[in-house]
Amino acid sequence: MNDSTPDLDIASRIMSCIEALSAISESTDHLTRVSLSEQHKQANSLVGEWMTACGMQVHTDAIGNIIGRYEGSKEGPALLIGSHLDTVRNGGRYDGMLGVVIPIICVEILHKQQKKLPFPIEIVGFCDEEGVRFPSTLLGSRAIAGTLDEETLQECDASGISIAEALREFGQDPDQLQTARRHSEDFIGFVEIHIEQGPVLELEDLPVGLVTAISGASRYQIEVTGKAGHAGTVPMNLREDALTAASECILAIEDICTQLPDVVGTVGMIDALPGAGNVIPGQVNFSLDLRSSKDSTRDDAEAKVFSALERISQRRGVAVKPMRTYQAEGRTCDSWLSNQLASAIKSSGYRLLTLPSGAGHDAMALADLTRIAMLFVRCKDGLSHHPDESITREDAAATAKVLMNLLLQADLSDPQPGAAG
Ligand code: HGY
Ligand code: MN
Ligand code: MN
Repeated sequence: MNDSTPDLDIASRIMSCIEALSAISESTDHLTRVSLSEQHKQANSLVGEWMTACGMQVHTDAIGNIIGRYEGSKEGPALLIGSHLDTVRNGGRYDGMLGVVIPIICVEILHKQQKKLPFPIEIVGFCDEEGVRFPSTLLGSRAIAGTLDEETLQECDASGISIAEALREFGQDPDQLQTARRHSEDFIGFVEIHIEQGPVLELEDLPVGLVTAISGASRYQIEVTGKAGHAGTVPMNLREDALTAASECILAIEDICTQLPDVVGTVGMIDALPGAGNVIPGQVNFSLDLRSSKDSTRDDAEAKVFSALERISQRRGVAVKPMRTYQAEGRTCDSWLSNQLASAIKSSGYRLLTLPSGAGHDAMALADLTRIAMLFVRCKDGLSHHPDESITREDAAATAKVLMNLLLQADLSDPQPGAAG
């Protein structure tokens, strides 16, 4: 791959792999592939075929991650590269998948040239980053980092299937969870390639950017309990309507997060029960996702939201119960590994731009195990978690060029003391 223009043949290879993966969905009219599903199994086997074809030893670990290893000319710690293979509901085809396909295409090129690097490469397709099926998220990367505890496997999806049962159906043994755990001496570091899911690279007219830090996130389930009743006979002033109370809570959350700098709050799911048009809702459950680039700011936002919910609960005479179901601390990318990636960006002919990530990524979990660095790829209108998510062929090729230059040029043999954890 020369250093002048992006190699569009490589782009075609990348785009055709993305196309093949995006056809594996639980629905024929949109892309939804949740973790440990039949579709996830199909995606793993397709990725496994690509990995095997380019000389990698492939295995599925105890949590359902697919992992390929391309040996180096020397023994020693591997460079781990990867991202997730699960999607959100009605999601885009690049979020996650791009970070698995591009390193595979780079290994394909090395394999074709019968070239070995002075270090092994491992490529991982994580089983669950989006946390769509189960309350927790980052299951695959946390299992590898050794931070996924056994009791989390008892969490259930909406149909009451636990992660442990889903693992059994997937062909894995949940009792073997600890075998998925890797050790810091196994890796030089972890590099994740991911679409930016924001507008900055497009505004800066750059194909790639270097990530400085990843925002933390907290997730909540909020239960509002009022009193169901007849829509025709209960006077307005005597109602304990759980849905109007929930609506006031949701608008209060929006108001608090709008007032606070550097905070975003999202209610993405809501359930009103019993769910009949002529019954006053007695029970409402809704989700909340709170984020900030600073953990202390996010904690402050949580406190403000919880006291607002308490006030609404008192005034309306309904019970409002917020429960935090998940929290990931914000992470800073490792400077030594990021500098290697910065050199590869520059030697590929691109202006270096650094930027933070508002979205969460598997790299956050891997930071508990090894050095992390992330490369963002420009995406159209910054759109993601949407079927219109897209990148250009030129940017796909440009990203492959940067990764190849990292693999061929970086001196990874003598890593500086890394920020592992
Ligand atoms: O929600 C996120 O930030 C990621 O896309 N899972
Ligand atoms: Mn993602
Ligand atoms: Mn996502």
